[in-house]
Amino acid sequence: MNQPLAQPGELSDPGSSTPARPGRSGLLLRSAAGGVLAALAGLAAGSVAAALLGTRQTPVVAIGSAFIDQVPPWLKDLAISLFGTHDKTALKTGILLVLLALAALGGVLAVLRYWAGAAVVILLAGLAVLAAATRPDAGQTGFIPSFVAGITALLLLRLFATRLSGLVTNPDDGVSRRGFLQLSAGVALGTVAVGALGRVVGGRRSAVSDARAALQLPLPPSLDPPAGVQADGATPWATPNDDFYRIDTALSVPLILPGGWKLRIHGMVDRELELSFDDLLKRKVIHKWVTLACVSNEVGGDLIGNALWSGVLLKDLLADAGPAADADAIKSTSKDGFTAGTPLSTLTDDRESMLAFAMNGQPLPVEHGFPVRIVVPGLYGYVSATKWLTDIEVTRFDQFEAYWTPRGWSERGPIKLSSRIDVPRSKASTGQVTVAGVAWDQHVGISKVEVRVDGGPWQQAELATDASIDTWRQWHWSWDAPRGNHVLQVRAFDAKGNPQIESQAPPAPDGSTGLHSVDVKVG
Ligand SMILES: Nc1nc2c(c(=O)[nH]1)N[C@H]1C(S)=C(S)[C@@H](COP(=O)(O)O)O[C@H]1N2
Ligand SMILES: [Mo]
Repeated sequence: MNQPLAQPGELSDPGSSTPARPGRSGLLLRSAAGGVLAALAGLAAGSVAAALLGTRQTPVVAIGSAFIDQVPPWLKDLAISLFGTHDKTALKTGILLVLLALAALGGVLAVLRYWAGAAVVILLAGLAVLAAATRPDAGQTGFIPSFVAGITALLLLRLFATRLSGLVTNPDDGVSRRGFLQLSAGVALGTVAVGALGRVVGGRRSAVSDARAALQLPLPPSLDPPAGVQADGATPWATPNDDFYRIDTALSVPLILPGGWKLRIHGMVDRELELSFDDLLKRKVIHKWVTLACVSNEVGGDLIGNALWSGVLLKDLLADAGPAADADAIKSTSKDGFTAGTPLSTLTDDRESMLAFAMNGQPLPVEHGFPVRIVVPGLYGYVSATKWLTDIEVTRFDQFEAYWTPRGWSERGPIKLSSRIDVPRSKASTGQVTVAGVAWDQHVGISKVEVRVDGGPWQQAELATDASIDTWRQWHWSWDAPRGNHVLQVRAFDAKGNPQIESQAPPAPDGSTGLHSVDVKVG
Protein backbone atom coordinates (compact mmCIF):
# COMPACT_ATOMS: atom_id res chain seq x y z
CA MET A 1 0.00 0.00 0.00
CA ASN A 2 1.66 3.25 -1.10
CA GLN A 3 -1.46 5.39 -0.85
CA PRO A 4 -0.61 8.82 0.54
CA LEU A 5 -2.08 9.50 3.93
CA ALA A 6 -4.97 11.84 4.13
CA GLN A 7 -3.89 15.28 5.32
CA PRO A 8 -5.66 16.75 8.29
CA GLY A 9 -8.66 18.67 7.13
CA GLU A 10 -8.85 16.94 3.76
CA LEU A 11 -12.43 15.90 3.28
CA SER A 12 -12.03 13.80 0.16
CA ASP A 13 -12.02 10.06 0.17
CA PRO A 14 -8.32 9.04 -0.08
CA GLY A 15 -9.34 5.79 -1.74
CA SER A 16 -10.63 7.55 -4.82
CA SER A 17 -8.13 7.90 -7.64
CA THR A 18 -10.00 10.21 -10.05
CA PRO A 19 -7.09 12.20 -11.55
CA ALA A 20 -8.65 15.63 -12.32
CA ARG A 21 -10.51 16.01 -9.08
CA PRO A 22 -11.71 19.56 -8.49
CA GLY A 23 -10.84 19.52 -4.77
CA ARG A 24 -10.71 22.69 -2.71
CA SER A 25 -9.35 25.11 -5.30
CA GLY A 26 -11.85 23.88 -7.87
CA LEU A 27 -14.64 24.50 -5.44
CA LEU A 28 -13.25 27.92 -4.61
CA LEU A 29 -13.17 28.87 -8.30
CA ARG A 30 -16.68 27.58 -8.87
CA SER A 31 -18.12 29.48 -5.92
CA ALA A 32 -16.32 32.68 -6.95
CA ALA A 33 -17.63 32.23 -10.51
CA GLY A 34 -21.12 31.71 -9.08
CA GLY A 35 -20.86 35.02 -7.22
CA VAL A 36 -19.62 36.87 -10.32
CA LEU A 37 -22.35 35.37 -12.52
CA ALA A 38 -25.03 36.27 -9.99
CA ALA A 39 -23.71 39.84 -9.90
CA LEU A 40 -23.53 40.17 -13.70
CA ALA A 41 -27.08 38.85 -14.01
CA GLY A 42 -28.16 41.36 -11.36
CA LEU A 43 -26.49 44.23 -13.23
CA ALA A 44 -28.16 43.15 -16.49
CA ALA A 45 -31.55 43.04 -14.77
CA GLY A 46 -30.81 46.47 -13.27
CA SER A 47 -30.06 47.92 -16.72
CA VAL A 48 -33.34 46.63 -18.10
CA ALA A 49 -35.20 48.10 -15.14
CA ALA A 50 -33.43 51.42 -15.72
CA ALA A 51 -34.27 51.38 -19.42
CA LEU A 52 -37.91 50.48 -18.73
CA LEU A 53 -38.23 53.25 -16.16
CA GLY A 54 -36.41 55.71 -18.39
CA THR A 55 -33.93 56.50 -15.61
CA ARG A 56 -30.16 56.64 -16.04
CA GLN A 57 -29.58 55.21 -12.57
CA THR A 58 -28.17 51.77 -13.25
CA PRO A 59 -26.35 50.49 -10.15
CA VAL A 60 -22.91 51.38 -11.57
CA VAL A 61 -24.03 54.85 -12.67
CA ALA A 62 -25.65 55.49 -9.29
CA ILE A 63 -22.53 54.53 -7.33
CA GLY A 64 -20.28 56.35 -9.77
CA SER A 65 -22.30 59.58 -9.66
CA ALA A 66 -22.41 59.57 -5.86
CA PHE A 67 -18.66 58.90 -5.90
CA ILE A 68 -18.02 61.84 -8.25
CA ASP A 69 -20.02 64.12 -5.93
CA GLN A 70 -17.91 63.06 -2.97
CA VAL A 71 -14.38 63.03 -4.39
CA PRO A 72 -12.08 65.78 -3.22
CA PRO A 73 -10.94 68.21 -5.94
CA TRP A 74 -7.36 66.89 -5.98
CA LEU A 75 -8.59 63.41 -6.86
CA LYS A 76 -10.81 64.79 -9.60
CA ASP A 77 -7.80 66.69 -11.00
CA LEU A 78 -5.68 63.57 -10.79
CA ALA A 79 -8.32 61.54 -12.63
CA ILE A 80 -8.56 64.17 -15.37
CA SER A 81 -4.79 64.36 -15.75
CA LEU A 82 -4.42 60.55 -15.79
CA PHE A 83 -7.34 59.63 -18.00
CA GLY A 84 -8.19 62.93 -19.68
CA THR A 85 -11.73 62.90 -20.95
CA HIS A 86 -11.78 59.10 -20.57
CA ASP A 87 -11.99 59.64 -16.81
CA LYS A 88 -15.60 58.40 -16.79
CA THR A 89 -14.92 55.16 -18.61
CA ALA A 90 -12.04 54.59 -16.20
CA LEU A 91 -14.31 55.23 -13.20
CA LYS A 92 -17.07 52.95 -14.47
CA THR A 93 -14.56 50.19 -15.23
CA GLY A 94 -13.02 50.60 -11.79
CA ILE A 95 -16.40 50.40 -10.05
CA LEU A 96 -17.37 47.34 -12.08
CA LEU A 97 -14.09 45.57 -11.23
CA VAL A 98 -14.46 46.29 -7.51
CA LEU A 99 -18.11 45.12 -7.59
CA LEU A 100 -17.19 41.88 -9.33
CA ALA A 101 -14.26 41.21 -6.99
CA LEU A 102 -16.57 41.63 -3.99
CA ALA A 103 -19.20 39.47 -5.71
CA ALA A 104 -16.60 36.71 -6.12
CA LEU A 105 -15.92 36.94 -2.39
CA GLY A 106 -19.67 36.84 -1.77
CA GLY A 107 -19.91 33.70 -3.90
CA VAL A 108 -17.26 31.92 -1.83
CA LEU A 109 -18.82 32.99 1.46
CA ALA A 110 -22.29 31.95 0.31
CA VAL A 111 -21.21 28.36 -0.25
CA LEU A 112 -19.88 28.15 3.30
CA ARG A 113 -22.72 30.12 4.84
CA TYR A 114 -25.38 31.56 2.58
CA TRP A 115 -26.14 34.54 4.77
CA ALA A 116 -22.51 35.66 4.84
CA GLY A 117 -22.46 35.81 1.04
CA ALA A 118 -25.90 37.36 0.97
CA ALA A 119 -24.69 40.07 3.34
CA VAL A 120 -22.04 41.13 0.80
CA VAL A 121 -24.67 41.39 -1.95
CA ILE A 122 -27.10 43.24 0.31
CA LEU A 123 -24.35 45.67 1.29
CA LEU A 124 -23.41 46.39 -2.34
CA ALA A 125 -26.99 46.66 -3.55
CA GLY A 126 -27.87 48.77 -0.49
CA LEU A 127 -25.04 51.13 -1.32
CA ALA A 128 -26.31 51.45 -4.90
CA VAL A 129 -29.92 51.97 -3.73
CA LEU A 130 -28.78 54.65 -1.31
CA ALA A 131 -26.60 56.34 -3.94
CA ALA A 132 -29.45 56.28 -6.46
CA ALA A 133 -32.04 57.51 -3.98
CA THR A 134 -29.94 60.52 -3.04
CA ARG A 135 -29.13 61.61 -6.61
CA PRO A 136 -30.83 64.91 -7.41
CA ASP A 137 -32.04 63.58 -10.74
CA ALA A 138 -33.11 60.12 -9.59
CA GLY A 139 -36.74 61.03 -9.03
CA GLN A 140 -38.85 58.57 -7.09
CA THR A 141 -37.91 55.53 -9.13
CA GLY A 142 -34.14 55.94 -9.41
CA PHE A 143 -33.46 53.37 -6.70
CA ILE A 144 -35.49 50.61 -8.40
CA PRO A 145 -32.80 49.35 -10.84
CA SER A 146 -30.35 48.86 -7.97
CA PHE A 147 -33.06 47.15 -5.94
CA VAL A 148 -33.92 44.81 -8.83
CA ALA A 149 -30.21 44.09 -9.32
CA GLY A 150 -29.82 43.20 -5.65
CA ILE A 151 -32.83 40.87 -5.54
CA THR A 152 -31.76 39.11 -8.75
CA ALA A 153 -28.22 38.61 -7.48
CA LEU A 154 -29.47 37.34 -4.10
CA LEU A 155 -31.76 34.75 -5.68
CA LEU A 156 -29.09 33.48 -8.04
CA LEU A 157 -26.52 33.41 -5.27
CA ARG A 158 -28.90 31.19 -3.32
CA LEU A 159 -29.22 28.81 -6.29
CA PHE A 160 -25.45 28.66 -6.76
CA ALA A 161 -24.84 28.10 -3.05
CA THR A 162 -27.33 25.23 -3.00
CA ARG A 163 -25.73 23.53 -6.01
CA LEU A 164 -22.21 23.97 -4.70
CA SER A 165 -22.81 23.03 -1.08
CA GLY A 166 -22.98 19.37 -2.16
CA LEU A 167 -19.36 19.69 -3.28
CA VAL A 168 -18.13 20.92 0.11
CA THR A 169 -18.60 17.50 1.67
CA ASN A 170 -18.07 15.54 -1.50
CA PRO A 171 -16.01 17.22 -4.26
CA ASP A 172 -16.65 14.25 -6.54
CA ASP A 173 -20.40 14.53 -6.42
CA GLY A 174 -21.06 14.46 -10.14
CA VAL A 175 -24.69 15.50 -9.76
CA SER A 176 -23.70 18.70 -7.95
CA ARG A 177 -20.98 19.45 -10.48
CA ARG A 178 -23.30 18.98 -13.41
CA GLY A 179 -25.95 20.99 -11.62
CA PHE A 180 -23.46 23.84 -11.17
CA LEU A 181 -22.49 23.75 -14.84
CA GLN A 182 -26.10 23.78 -15.98
CA LEU A 183 -26.95 26.62 -13.66
CA SER A 184 -23.90 28.65 -14.79
CA ALA A 185 -24.75 28.13 -18.44
CA GLY A 186 -28.36 29.08 -17.80
CA VAL A 187 -27.46 32.23 -15.89
CA ALA A 188 -24.85 33.26 -18.48
CA LEU A 189 -27.33 32.82 -21.32
CA GLY A 190 -30.04 34.61 -19.38
CA THR A 191 -27.68 37.50 -18.65
CA VAL A 192 -26.81 37.90 -22.33
CA ALA A 193 -30.49 37.76 -23.32
CA VAL A 194 -31.51 40.27 -20.65
CA GLY A 195 -28.58 42.49 -21.62
CA ALA A 196 -29.75 42.44 -25.24
CA LEU A 197 -33.26 43.29 -24.12
CA GLY A 198 -31.82 46.23 -22.18
CA ARG A 199 -30.24 47.53 -25.39
CA VAL A 200 -33.52 47.33 -27.25
CA VAL A 201 -35.46 49.01 -24.49
CA GLY A 202 -32.64 51.53 -24.09
CA GLY A 203 -33.66 52.94 -27.44
CA ARG A 204 -34.13 56.33 -25.80
CA ARG A 205 -30.60 57.21 -26.75
CA SER A 206 -31.42 56.54 -30.39
CA ALA A 207 -34.74 58.36 -30.09
CA VAL A 208 -32.81 61.42 -28.94
CA SER A 209 -30.24 61.03 -31.73
CA ASP A 210 -33.07 60.76 -34.27
CA ALA A 211 -34.80 63.83 -32.89
CA ARG A 212 -31.49 65.69 -32.97
CA ALA A 213 -30.88 64.71 -36.58
CA ALA A 214 -34.39 65.78 -37.60
CA LEU A 215 -34.19 69.26 -36.01
CA GLN A 216 -34.55 72.27 -38.28
CA LEU A 217 -32.59 75.03 -36.61
CA PRO A 218 -31.83 78.60 -37.59
CA LEU A 219 -28.16 77.98 -38.32
CA PRO A 220 -25.33 80.39 -39.12
CA PRO A 221 -25.16 81.54 -42.75
CA SER A 222 -21.55 80.42 -42.90
CA LEU A 223 -19.07 78.49 -40.77
CA ASP A 224 -16.15 80.37 -42.28
CA PRO A 225 -13.71 81.63 -39.69
CA PRO A 226 -13.40 85.41 -39.43
CA ALA A 227 -10.98 86.94 -41.93
CA GLY A 228 -7.38 86.98 -40.77
CA VAL A 229 -7.45 83.94 -38.51
CA GLN A 230 -5.76 80.67 -39.43
CA ALA A 231 -8.41 78.09 -40.21
CA ASP A 232 -5.84 75.30 -40.08
CA GLY A 233 -2.97 76.83 -38.13
CA ALA A 234 -0.95 75.09 -35.44
CA THR A 235 -4.20 75.16 -33.52
CA PRO A 236 -7.14 75.43 -35.91
CA TRP A 237 -9.35 78.44 -35.27
CA ALA A 238 -12.47 76.33 -34.75
CA THR A 239 -12.40 73.22 -32.59
CA PRO A 240 -14.42 70.49 -34.33
CA ASN A 241 -17.28 69.21 -32.15
CA ASP A 242 -15.77 65.74 -32.00
CA ASP A 243 -12.47 67.11 -30.66
CA PHE A 244 -14.03 69.58 -28.25
CA TYR A 245 -13.05 68.81 -24.65
CA ARG A 246 -15.82 67.45 -22.48
CA ILE A 247 -16.05 68.04 -18.75
CA ASP A 248 -19.07 67.27 -16.60
CA THR A 249 -20.24 65.19 -13.69
CA ALA A 250 -22.68 63.14 -15.81
CA LEU A 251 -21.69 59.46 -15.87
CA SER A 252 -24.42 58.78 -18.36
CA VAL A 253 -25.53 61.68 -20.49
CA PRO A 254 -28.97 63.16 -19.78
CA LEU A 255 -31.21 62.30 -22.74
CA ILE A 256 -33.68 65.06 -23.45
CA LEU A 257 -36.08 65.16 -26.38
CA PRO A 258 -36.47 68.75 -27.66
CA GLY A 259 -40.25 68.23 -27.68
CA GLY A 260 -40.20 67.54 -23.95
CA TRP A 261 -37.73 70.30 -23.04
CA LYS A 262 -38.92 73.16 -20.89
CA LEU A 263 -36.99 76.01 -19.31
CA ARG A 264 -38.31 77.86 -16.29
CA ILE A 265 -36.96 81.31 -15.49
CA HIS A 266 -38.12 82.26 -12.02
CA GLY A 267 -37.02 83.54 -8.62
CA MET A 268 -36.46 87.26 -8.09
CA VAL A 269 -38.30 88.31 -11.24
CA ASP A 270 -41.41 90.33 -12.06
CA ARG A 271 -42.73 87.71 -14.47
CA GLU A 272 -41.92 84.01 -14.40
CA LEU A 273 -41.21 82.59 -17.86
CA GLU A 274 -41.63 79.08 -19.14
CA LEU A 275 -40.19 78.33 -22.56
CA SER A 276 -40.49 75.33 -24.81
CA PHE A 277 -37.87 74.55 -27.44
CA ASP A 278 -40.17 76.00 -30.12
CA ASP A 279 -40.65 79.17 -28.07
CA LEU A 280 -36.88 79.53 -27.97
CA LEU A 281 -36.50 79.15 -31.74
CA LYS A 282 -39.10 81.85 -32.34
CA ARG A 283 -36.90 84.44 -30.66
CA LYS A 284 -34.10 86.44 -32.27
CA VAL A 285 -31.16 84.12 -32.89
CA ILE A 286 -27.48 85.10 -32.85
CA HIS A 287 -24.32 83.27 -33.95
CA LYS A 288 -21.13 84.02 -32.10
CA TRP A 289 -17.59 82.65 -31.81
CA VAL A 290 -16.76 82.04 -28.15
CA THR A 291 -13.79 80.20 -26.64
CA LEU A 292 -14.90 78.01 -23.74
CA ALA A 293 -12.37 77.05 -21.05
CA CYS A 294 -12.35 74.77 -18.04
CA VAL A 295 -11.02 75.93 -14.68
CA SER A 296 -9.30 72.53 -14.35
CA ASN A 297 -7.06 73.29 -17.30
CA GLU A 298 -3.39 73.02 -16.34
CA VAL A 299 -0.87 75.44 -17.81
CA GLY A 300 -0.36 74.15 -21.37
CA GLY A 301 -3.46 71.93 -21.13
CA ASP A 302 -6.16 71.30 -23.70
CA LEU A 303 -9.40 71.80 -21.74
CA ILE A 304 -10.25 74.72 -23.98
CA GLY A 305 -12.00 74.99 -27.34
CA ASN A 306 -13.39 77.57 -29.73
CA ALA A 307 -16.75 77.17 -31.46
CA LEU A 308 -19.39 79.10 -33.36
CA TRP A 309 -22.41 79.00 -31.04
CA SER A 310 -25.98 79.71 -32.13
CA GLY A 311 -28.66 80.69 -29.67
CA VAL A 312 -30.80 83.30 -28.04
CA LEU A 313 -29.56 86.26 -26.03
CA LEU A 314 -30.00 85.75 -22.29
CA LYS A 315 -30.16 89.52 -21.99
CA ASP A 316 -33.47 89.56 -23.92
CA LEU A 317 -34.99 86.69 -21.95
CA LEU A 318 -34.00 88.21 -18.63
CA ALA A 319 -35.39 91.58 -19.71
CA ASP A 320 -38.73 89.85 -20.33
CA ALA A 321 -38.63 88.28 -16.90
CA GLY A 322 -37.63 91.52 -15.19
CA PRO A 323 -35.02 90.75 -12.51
CA ALA A 324 -35.40 92.47 -9.14
CA ALA A 325 -33.03 95.38 -8.54
CA ASP A 326 -31.23 93.57 -5.70
CA ALA A 327 -30.73 90.27 -7.58
CA ASP A 328 -27.04 89.68 -8.44
CA ALA A 329 -26.88 86.11 -9.71
CA ILE A 330 -28.56 83.30 -11.53
CA LYS A 331 -28.47 79.72 -10.38
CA SER A 332 -28.78 77.52 -13.46
CA THR A 333 -29.66 73.86 -13.08
CA SER A 334 -29.23 70.96 -15.45
CA LYS A 335 -31.47 67.96 -15.96
CA ASP A 336 -29.05 65.90 -13.86
CA GLY A 337 -28.85 68.29 -10.94
CA PHE A 338 -25.61 70.15 -11.71
CA THR A 339 -25.80 73.83 -10.78
CA ALA A 340 -23.78 76.91 -11.68
CA GLY A 341 -23.86 80.37 -10.11
CA THR A 342 -23.31 83.23 -12.59
CA PRO A 343 -23.19 86.98 -11.94
CA LEU A 344 -26.36 88.53 -13.36
CA SER A 345 -24.28 91.41 -14.78
CA THR A 346 -22.41 89.02 -17.13
CA LEU A 347 -25.75 87.97 -18.61
CA THR A 348 -27.26 91.41 -19.04
CA ASP A 349 -24.23 93.39 -20.27
CA ASP A 350 -23.14 93.64 -23.90
CA ARG A 351 -21.14 90.38 -24.07
CA GLU A 352 -23.98 88.46 -25.68
CA SER A 353 -24.27 85.59 -23.23
CA MET A 354 -26.65 83.08 -24.71
CA LEU A 355 -28.79 80.03 -24.44
CA ALA A 356 -27.09 78.00 -27.14
CA PHE A 357 -28.75 75.24 -29.14
CA ALA A 358 -26.11 74.78 -31.84
CA MET A 359 -22.35 74.41 -31.96
CA ASN A 360 -20.37 74.84 -35.18
CA GLY A 361 -23.53 74.71 -37.27
CA GLN A 362 -24.82 71.48 -35.71
CA PRO A 363 -27.48 70.97 -33.06
CA LEU A 364 -25.58 70.69 -29.75
CA PRO A 365 -24.01 67.25 -29.49
CA VAL A 366 -25.69 65.23 -26.73
CA GLU A 367 -22.43 65.28 -24.70
CA HIS A 368 -22.24 69.06 -24.99
CA GLY A 369 -25.67 69.74 -23.53
CA PHE A 370 -28.40 68.88 -26.06
CA PRO A 371 -30.82 70.50 -26.53
CA VAL A 372 -29.86 73.75 -24.73
CA ARG A 373 -26.91 75.04 -22.70
CA ILE A 374 -25.58 78.37 -21.47
CA VAL A 375 -22.51 80.07 -22.99
CA VAL A 376 -21.05 83.10 -21.19
CA PRO A 377 -17.95 84.72 -22.72
CA GLY A 378 -15.26 85.33 -20.11
CA LEU A 379 -16.26 82.84 -17.41
CA TYR A 380 -14.97 79.33 -16.78
CA GLY A 381 -17.49 76.62 -17.61
CA TYR A 382 -18.11 75.52 -14.02
CA VAL A 383 -19.71 78.88 -13.10
CA SER A 384 -21.63 79.44 -16.31
CA ALA A 385 -21.81 76.88 -19.09
CA THR A 386 -24.60 74.63 -17.76
CA LYS A 387 -25.43 71.84 -20.22
CA TRP A 388 -28.81 70.08 -20.43
CA LEU A 389 -30.24 73.27 -18.95
CA THR A 390 -33.73 73.08 -17.42
CA ASP A 391 -33.99 75.85 -14.85
CA ILE A 392 -32.77 79.40 -14.25
CA GLU A 393 -33.42 81.00 -10.90
CA VAL A 394 -32.71 84.70 -10.56
CA THR A 395 -31.32 85.09 -7.06
CA ARG A 396 -28.45 86.42 -4.94
CA PHE A 397 -25.03 84.88 -4.33
CA ASP A 398 -25.71 85.05 -0.58
CA GLN A 399 -28.76 82.80 -1.06
CA PHE A 400 -27.24 79.64 -2.54
CA GLU A 401 -24.11 77.62 -3.28
CA ALA A 402 -23.60 76.15 -6.74
CA TYR A 403 -22.31 72.61 -7.32
CA TRP A 404 -18.54 73.23 -7.15
CA THR A 405 -18.50 75.92 -4.44
CA PRO A 406 -18.64 73.61 -1.40
CA ARG A 407 -16.17 71.32 -3.20
CA GLY A 408 -13.22 73.68 -2.93
CA TRP A 409 -13.71 75.90 -5.99
CA SER A 410 -14.18 79.62 -5.99
CA GLU A 411 -17.70 81.05 -6.12
CA ARG A 412 -16.70 83.36 -8.99
CA GLY A 413 -14.75 82.12 -11.97
CA PRO A 414 -13.55 84.75 -14.45
CA ILE A 415 -11.15 83.16 -16.98
CA LYS A 416 -7.49 84.00 -16.37
CA LEU A 417 -5.17 85.44 -19.02
CA SER A 418 -3.16 82.53 -20.40
CA SER A 419 -1.13 81.31 -23.37
CA ARG A 420 0.03 77.99 -24.80
CA ILE A 421 2.73 76.75 -27.18
CA ASP A 422 1.28 74.18 -29.58
CA VAL A 423 4.23 73.66 -31.94
CA PRO A 424 6.89 72.47 -31.54
CA ARG A 425 6.04 70.26 -28.59
CA SER A 426 9.21 68.14 -28.30
CA LYS A 427 11.41 68.00 -31.41
CA ALA A 428 12.45 70.28 -34.24
CA SER A 429 15.05 70.41 -37.00
CA THR A 430 17.76 73.05 -37.05
CA GLY A 431 17.00 76.18 -39.08
CA GLN A 432 13.77 78.18 -39.29
CA VAL A 433 11.16 76.67 -36.97
CA THR A 434 7.65 78.03 -36.56
CA VAL A 435 6.74 78.38 -32.91
CA ALA A 436 2.98 78.85 -32.62
CA GLY A 437 0.01 78.55 -30.33
CA VAL A 438 -2.91 80.40 -28.81
CA ALA A 439 -3.42 83.01 -26.11
CA TRP A 440 -6.70 83.89 -24.44
CA ASP A 441 -8.33 86.28 -22.03
CA GLN A 442 -12.00 86.06 -22.91
CA HIS A 443 -13.96 89.28 -22.77
CA VAL A 444 -10.79 91.26 -22.07
CA GLY A 445 -8.70 90.48 -25.15
CA ILE A 446 -5.04 89.91 -26.01
CA SER A 447 -2.72 92.75 -27.02
CA LYS A 448 0.67 91.06 -27.25
CA VAL A 449 2.37 87.66 -27.08
CA GLU A 450 6.08 87.11 -26.45
CA VAL A 451 8.33 84.08 -26.69
CA ARG A 452 11.74 83.43 -25.22
CA VAL A 453 14.36 80.75 -25.65
CA ASP A 454 16.41 79.36 -22.75
CA GLY A 455 15.44 82.25 -20.48
CA GLY A 456 16.83 84.83 -22.95
CA PRO A 457 15.19 88.13 -23.92
CA TRP A 458 11.47 88.15 -24.69
CA GLN A 459 10.73 88.41 -28.41
CA GLN A 460 7.46 89.60 -29.85
CA ALA A 461 5.33 87.04 -31.68
CA GLU A 462 3.01 87.83 -34.55
CA LEU A 463 -0.71 87.80 -33.73
CA ALA A 464 -3.52 86.67 -36.02
CA THR A 465 -6.34 89.18 -36.50
CA ASP A 466 -8.31 89.92 -33.36
CA ALA A 467 -11.59 88.31 -34.36
CA SER A 468 -13.17 89.21 -31.02
CA ILE A 469 -12.18 89.69 -27.40
CA ASP A 470 -14.28 86.61 -26.55
CA THR A 471 -12.13 84.14 -28.45
CA TRP A 472 -8.59 82.86 -28.32
CA ARG A 473 -5.97 84.56 -30.43
CA GLN A 474 -3.52 82.63 -32.55
CA TRP A 475 0.14 83.66 -32.56
CA HIS A 476 3.35 82.52 -34.27
CA TRP A 477 7.02 83.32 -34.14
CA SER A 478 9.86 82.27 -36.39
CA TRP A 479 12.81 80.75 -34.54
CA ASP A 480 16.26 80.19 -35.99
CA ALA A 481 16.77 77.01 -34.00
CA PRO A 482 20.32 75.93 -33.15
CA ARG A 483 21.13 72.25 -32.48
CA GLY A 484 20.74 71.09 -28.90
CA ASN A 485 18.15 71.03 -26.12
CA HIS A 486 16.22 74.24 -25.61
CA VAL A 487 13.40 75.59 -23.49
CA LEU A 488 10.71 77.70 -25.14
CA GLN A 489 8.42 79.89 -23.05
CA VAL A 490 5.45 82.05 -23.89
CA ARG A 491 3.69 84.92 -22.14
CA ALA A 492 0.70 87.02 -23.14
CA PHE A 493 -0.50 90.54 -22.32
CA ASP A 494 -4.14 91.46 -21.98
CA ALA A 495 -5.86 94.27 -23.87
CA LYS A 496 -4.90 96.72 -21.13
CA GLY A 497 -1.22 95.75 -21.36
CA ASN A 498 -1.08 93.65 -18.17
CA PRO A 499 1.26 90.65 -18.44
CA GLN A 500 0.30 87.08 -17.60
CA ILE A 501 0.91 85.99 -13.98
CA GLU A 502 4.25 84.16 -13.98
CA SER A 503 4.04 82.41 -10.59
CA GLN A 504 2.78 78.83 -10.73
CA ALA A 505 -0.66 78.08 -9.27
CA PRO A 506 -2.70 74.87 -9.58
CA PRO A 507 -6.23 74.88 -11.08
CA ALA A 508 -8.01 74.86 -7.69
CA PRO A 509 -9.62 77.06 -6.48
CA ASP A 510 -9.97 79.52 -9.38
CA GLY A 511 -7.73 78.55 -12.32
CA SER A 512 -4.06 77.82 -12.94
CA THR A 513 -1.38 80.44 -13.51
CA GLY A 514 2.24 80.24 -14.67
CA LEU A 515 4.02 80.30 -17.99
CA HIS A 516 3.88 77.43 -20.43
CA SER A 517 7.34 75.96 -21.12
CA VAL A 518 8.24 73.37 -23.71
CA ASP A 519 11.50 71.39 -23.88
CA VAL A 520 12.55 71.05 -27.49
CA LYS A 521 15.30 68.85 -28.84
CA VAL A 522 16.67 70.42 -32.01
CA GLY A 523 18.71 68.11 -34.24
N1 LIG B 1 -24.90 69.84 -16.62
C1 LIG B 1 -23.61 70.16 -16.51
N2 LIG B 1 -23.14 71.21 -17.17
C2 LIG B 1 -21.83 71.55 -17.09
C3 LIG B 1 -20.94 70.80 -16.30
C4 LIG B 1 -21.47 69.69 -15.59
O1 LIG B 1 -20.77 68.99 -14.86
N3 LIG B 1 -22.80 69.39 -15.74
N4 LIG B 1 -19.62 71.14 -16.23
C5 LIG B 1 -19.25 72.50 -16.58
C6 LIG B 1 -17.82 72.63 -16.81
S1 LIG B 1 -16.81 72.43 -15.45
C7 LIG B 1 -17.29 72.96 -18.03
S2 LIG B 1 -15.66 73.36 -18.19
C8 LIG B 1 -18.13 73.00 -19.24
C9 LIG B 1 -17.56 72.10 -20.31
O2 LIG B 1 -18.39 72.09 -21.43
P1 LIG B 1 -18.10 71.05 -22.59
O3 LIG B 1 -18.10 69.68 -21.97
O4 LIG B 1 -19.16 71.24 -23.61
O5 LIG B 1 -16.73 71.38 -23.13
O6 LIG B 1 -19.45 72.58 -18.96
C10 LIG B 1 -20.00 73.06 -17.77
N5 LIG B 1 -21.39 72.64 -17.76
MO1 LIG C 1 -14.74 73.00 -16.08
